[in-house]
Amino acid sequence: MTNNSVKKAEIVYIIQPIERENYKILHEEAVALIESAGAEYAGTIYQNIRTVDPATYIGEGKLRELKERLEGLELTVLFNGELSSSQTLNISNALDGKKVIDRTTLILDIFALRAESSEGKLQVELAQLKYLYPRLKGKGEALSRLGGGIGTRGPGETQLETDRRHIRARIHSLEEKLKDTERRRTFQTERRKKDKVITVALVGYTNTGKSTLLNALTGSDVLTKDALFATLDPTARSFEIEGVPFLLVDTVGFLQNLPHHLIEAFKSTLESAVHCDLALIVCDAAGDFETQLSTTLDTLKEMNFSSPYLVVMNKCDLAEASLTDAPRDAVLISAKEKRGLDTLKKRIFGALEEKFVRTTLFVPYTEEKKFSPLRPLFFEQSVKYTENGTEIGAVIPAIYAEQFRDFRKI
Ligand SMILES: Nc1nc2c(ncn2[C@@H]2O[C@H](COP(=O)(O)OP(=O)(O)OP(=O)(O)O)[C@@H](O)[C@H]2O)c(=O)[nH]1
Ligand SMILES: [Mg+2]
Repeated sequence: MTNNSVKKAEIVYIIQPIERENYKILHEEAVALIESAGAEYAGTIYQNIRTVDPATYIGEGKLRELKERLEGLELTVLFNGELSSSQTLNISNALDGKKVIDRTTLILDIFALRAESSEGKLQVELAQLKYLYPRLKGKGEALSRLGGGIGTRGPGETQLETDRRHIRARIHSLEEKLKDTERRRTFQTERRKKDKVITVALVGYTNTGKSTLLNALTGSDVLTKDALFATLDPTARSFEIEGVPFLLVDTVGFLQNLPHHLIEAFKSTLESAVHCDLALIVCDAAGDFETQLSTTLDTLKEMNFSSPYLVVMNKCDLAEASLTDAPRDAVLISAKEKRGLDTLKKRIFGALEEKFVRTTLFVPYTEEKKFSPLRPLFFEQSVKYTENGTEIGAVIPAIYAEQFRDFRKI
């Protein structure tokens, strides 16, 4: 798979269908997607599409208008929706052969640009090929139009000349490779469980500040960026609340109508986060947090998510006044200014309370030997040496509590 990074900013013009109620937000996102792909936004033509034209989607009249407007300009046209290959080709023909891409292609392209781990690369390639496959008709005429630059990163050039059979074989081999990594991860997840590591996952819409929050809570320095899909590979860091260690997992962000193949391809990496003990659903308090929250919950539902979660309203430094309609139980924070983090930690601990028993242990000096195998199983909060033994303030994972019964004072 080849990843052509953008060498010179490509200029992109948007065709924005407006029959959906939230088209303004979809449009804003398209601009952010263009910029996240390293390209430059040029302008928009809005179109109310009452009936979809099977040949050109937007209809001959609108295409003529667009052709006049874009005459002589060198740019790429983004259709902010999904096109079939023949629609892509027909629109391109009507616009003097300009390069035409759709929203899914652009999103897949950004993922291809960002993928760093070998698993991430395989997942993106799989999603791209699965999107491409049904679109490969005849001699691949539509593909030869794509040229270079955004919308063509990934399998584009290398697979251009190959036939459908070749792609099918590649899809199969990618699926096999991914299954292998998946098996290894299941093993890891199981070990974590055995090692009493409690996992807290950061999930949510893209660009809401998940990675910034990971850094703020764990003192790490993972990449944060004002761009869509800055994080692709799950990253885990540990942090402590009241002396108890937790593992915090950062994940890829969501977006409305994420390409289905992309969710499918990333399911396995996301699943390790989805099977967490607690999820923090991060929203941007200064953005459209209702859409962010519902998109996140819908996407999680698709992945059979059933863990408890807390809604975290981030970027409150930008939005204090307008938060009256935030979910009632939401925790308000600013990850960037490190505000509200103590409350958040308390809420995290509170939500996980049933996983722990707080207690005082008393270990007579004569029973040290009997106690020593239990040492690695609990978190020590305080120690006091008395005349006859040691008094320990302890937090014990509930699953081990029973083993401490001879030593519990309360
Ligand atoms: N004003 C303000 N900006 C913030 C806050 N938290 C994060 N940001 C900014 O929001 C942008 C996105 O932050 P990230 O942490 O990369 O967001 P993310 O959710 O990890 O994004 P993806 O990985 O792309 O899904 C960055 O420019 C951050 O500096 C905050 O509390 N207040
Ligand atoms: Mg991130």
